[in-house]
Amino acid sequence: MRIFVITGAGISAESGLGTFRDKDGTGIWARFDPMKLATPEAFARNPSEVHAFYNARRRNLLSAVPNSAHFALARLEEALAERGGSLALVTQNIDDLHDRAGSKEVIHMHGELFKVRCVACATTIPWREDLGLEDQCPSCAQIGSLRPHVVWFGEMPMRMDDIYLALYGADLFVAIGTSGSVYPAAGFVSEARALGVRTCEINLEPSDNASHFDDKRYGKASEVVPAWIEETIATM
Ligand code: BJW
Repeated sequence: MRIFVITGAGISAESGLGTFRDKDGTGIWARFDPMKLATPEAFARNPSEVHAFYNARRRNLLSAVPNSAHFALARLEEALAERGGSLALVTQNIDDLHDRAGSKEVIHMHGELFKVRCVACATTIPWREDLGLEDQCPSCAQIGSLRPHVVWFGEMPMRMDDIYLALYGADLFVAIGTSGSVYPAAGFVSEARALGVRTCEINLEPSDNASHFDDKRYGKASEVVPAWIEETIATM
């Protein structure tokens, strides 16, 4: 069995990382304007403000730990591999909680908070501290050329070829903790459906794409994901 899983901010919510668009109005984009913080134009206009936003989130991530949903997905990857199947785990999250929970192959389509990239020489560098305009690229020595290694609105998400390859080969499509409002990720479920692949949504509440899912399970990711995975492994 080949399972394709796309995760979003909801899977990391119980690890203390904020989501972007919760219906109760507490999401990150209810407090901060994405057009001022998450576009290449915003970074060109006011890099210090964008650095401050990502520095705060980087500090928050340093003290966060994976929850039972992240661990269960690592277990699913192992169980599928033991039975000759595979898990394609694609995340929109820039945190590293899947990696820390033990998932071996994670596609970070919106980038990684613990990496920065040099706009002068394109080198990607591991980075866990605050980032500022005074910092120097360790590769080309340019000062002020480092940016967060994340995908902003209007930029191309990463590893799209690998994602579509996995999507086209999947037997089951599962979306976990995502509102289904940001493309291209929000469009994956319709593409899976068009291919005749069974689809499952796990979220706190119905997402924008709820009508495209065959199986819908609502509740906290920390409870619903491990239960779904135990059930899936038992039937494999
Ligand atoms: C729980 C829970 C719990 C809570 N348990 N669940 C008009 C139409 C169509 C498209 C466009 C358009 N205008 C512009 C576009 C394109 C644009 C886009 O989609 N905009 C929309 C807003 C309309 N997209 C882009 O620009 C993308 N690039 C692109 O399209 O390139 C061209 C292209 C063409 C063709 C092919 C390929 C590419 C880039 C998008 C970049 C998104 N960047 C961000 C910021 C990243 C860095 C950072 O983190 O700061 O990515 S925005 C933000 O949203 C972040 C997320 O990854 C992304 C998705 O959010 P997610 O994960 O779904 O979180 P939420 O908060 O929305 O949902 C959480 C859910 O969890 C909720 O439903 C809760 O209920 C639930 N939940 N607690 C389970 N405990």
